[in-house]
Amino acid sequence: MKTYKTEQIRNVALIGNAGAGKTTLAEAMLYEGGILNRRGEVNSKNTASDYTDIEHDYENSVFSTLLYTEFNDKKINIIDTPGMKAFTGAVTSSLNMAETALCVINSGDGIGAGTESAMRIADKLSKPVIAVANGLDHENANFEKIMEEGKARFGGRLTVVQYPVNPGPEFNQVVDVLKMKMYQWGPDGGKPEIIDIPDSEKEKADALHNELVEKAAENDEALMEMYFDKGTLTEDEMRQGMKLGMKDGTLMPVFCVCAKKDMGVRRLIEFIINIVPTPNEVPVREEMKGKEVKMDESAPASMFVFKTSMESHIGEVTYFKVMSGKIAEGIDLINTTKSNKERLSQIFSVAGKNRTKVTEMAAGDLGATVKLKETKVNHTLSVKEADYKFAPIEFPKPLTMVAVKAVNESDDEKVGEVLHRLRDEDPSYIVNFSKELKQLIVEAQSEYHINVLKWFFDNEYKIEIEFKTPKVPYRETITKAAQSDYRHKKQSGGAGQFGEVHMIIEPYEEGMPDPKAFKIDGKEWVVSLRGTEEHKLPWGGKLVFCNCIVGGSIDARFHPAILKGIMEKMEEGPLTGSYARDIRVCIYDGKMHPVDSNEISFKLAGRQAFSAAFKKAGPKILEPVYNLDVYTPSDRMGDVMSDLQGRRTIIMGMGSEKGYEKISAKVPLKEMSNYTTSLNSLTGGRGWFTFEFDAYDKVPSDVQDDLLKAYEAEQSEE
Ligand SMILES: Nc1nc2c(ncn2[C@@H]2O[C@H](COP(=O)(O)OP(=O)(O)OP(=O)(O)O)[C@@H](O)[C@H]2O)c(=O)[nH]1
Ligand SMILES: [Mg+2]
Repeated sequence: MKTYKTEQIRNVALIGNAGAGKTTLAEAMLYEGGILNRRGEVNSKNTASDYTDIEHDYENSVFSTLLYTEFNDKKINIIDTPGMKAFTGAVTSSLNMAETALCVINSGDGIGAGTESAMRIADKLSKPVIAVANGLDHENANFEKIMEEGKARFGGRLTVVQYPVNPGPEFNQVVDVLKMKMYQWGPDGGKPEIIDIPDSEKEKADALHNELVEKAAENDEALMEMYFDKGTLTEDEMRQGMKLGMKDGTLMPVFCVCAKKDMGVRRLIEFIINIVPTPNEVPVREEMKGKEVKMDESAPASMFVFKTSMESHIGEVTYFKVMSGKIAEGIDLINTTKSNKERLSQIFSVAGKNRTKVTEMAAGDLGATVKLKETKVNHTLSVKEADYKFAPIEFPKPLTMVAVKAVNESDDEKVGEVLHRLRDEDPSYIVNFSKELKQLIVEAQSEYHINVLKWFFDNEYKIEIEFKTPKVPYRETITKAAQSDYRHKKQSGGAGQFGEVHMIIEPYEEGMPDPKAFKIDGKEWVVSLRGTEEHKLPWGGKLVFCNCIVGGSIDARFHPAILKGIMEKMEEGPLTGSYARDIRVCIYDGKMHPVDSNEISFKLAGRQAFSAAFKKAGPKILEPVYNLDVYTPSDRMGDVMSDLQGRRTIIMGMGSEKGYEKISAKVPLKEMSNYTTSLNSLTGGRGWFTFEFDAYDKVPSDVQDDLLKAYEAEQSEE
């Protein structure tokens, strides 16, 4: 295979709803370029993309797949993405690497929620988008409907370049209003017959042609003038205008295909070659140290990793984009995240399951290598002198979580390993062992996304796992001041132990005045402050330790032991064993024994006194509360609202954004379980949400009672 220059490369990502026909379109594009000599089918499990077992089982794409095709001395790298919303991570990484998105729409089904979700990512990354109306041979194919729906969702930028003359099972004709010709296929698709537009279509074609010309001209003053002068534009001028419009996001040209019968695919490829930006026509990915990088073959070599996967017989395959210079087989590069050396012993051009060894690759190209040691997604490999580090891909934030456990304890370690491996392949999972909850927690995009993990454990690793609702990281605090003292004394036989501690504890708030006097249960206490230590707690909040000890009743050398005793109890709160926070402790008195006092005695006394005071101080359980923003189509607003009300939410605001109703609310984490599934079913998949930790807040008293009972039951079981 030849080495393509940067200018000869185009990188496109196929995005859109599940079942839109992306994988089928990729197959036809490879076939048209001669990369495949027969077209496989998704249902027959023989396509170049979708070649993994899970994809064969699901009959859906699950991963992003790198493919390429060659046409007219150009190489088009194609990244086929999964349409199911659970796999948004793969769509995100693919769109980060491609300069252009091809949004595939199923003409029988309409736009679909997965298409909207993928388009939100494309728009966020400011990618030019070509809309591809596919499946025009469907019984209920309706081009007008998808144009109408598409305009409602993506705005007026949607502009017809092609429309189908005879959608439905007999489909084989398309009018192209850029070329002003009709394309017509035989039953096997492929190379079309290009003929004059028949009279019956002339009027419609002229009107759409004018719309397209105007749209192309509106992005450039010079073009606009030419258009006014001549009343039209040449094909080249239109291309120039369309390119600008796509770049600015004001034009989303619509093409028509039937991927399954390979109709319209060749013309689409030609358009891609003629119009979409080459990799060096867009701004270079941000370099983290602000270095100026040129996507140029003569620049120092570097590459950025966007995907890894474990493949049978090969091991880990690493997929990358050449960011600058040229990489050649055998080159030594530095992983600038891990600071280790990696050798690219082999480089491949990848067409899904088929890999072709190449000797070198130029800036802008996408490829794969094997046998790297420590390189993962988001790492940069660069020649030592350049030392580039490119900005990481921002994967979508997780929206749900689950606790994962091995059914057989002996598999525990293995389960952790496998989860980390699956996370490497899909960085939109987050895997963490929570010391606090003593659970292995996986955060994911949805409940569906979580169930995909189960598929791998069942089918590839043959390890039985179970999912549990994660425990909630509660906190404990107090609501009023309380006093207590405790004497620890052990004087029977051997060395004795003695320590006595008197303390007052109270709720801590940022900026509160120093302690002076307290009134507790009608009794007054006056203290005089000698010193304050503020401890920021690793689990949030503070413990403030005030020394108000009079007349040296406890030696300073025992103070750290008292603090240690209190800290131990803070780590395992007296109510439910959760972390305690935001408490100020004043030690104001105590007693020592000339012989028997030691650190352990004061630690125990401090711990016990604190525990007793805590229980008298109006103790409260706190729960994590999240800021939630829900976006819903307006006709589902009522249902979404009433569902939220059942989740103890406080509605903070409402508004409209990008054609959606937006509800902002505060919601306790405990009430968020299954929310992705609920919102999906309430909104037909169209709704989405973001959520972020806000603060800890007191639980209502009925919830507190339930939690206390549950903790008691748990303790007595143990
Ligand atoms: N009739 C008809 N069927 C098509 C066409 N394109 C794809 N299909 C069929 O639609 C189904 C889904 O196609 P895929 O290519 O897997 O769709 P996808 O967009 O890759 O779907 P995901 O991978 O789940 O996102 C398959 O059974 C295809 O054979 C088409 O143009 N016409
Ligand atoms: Mg697919």
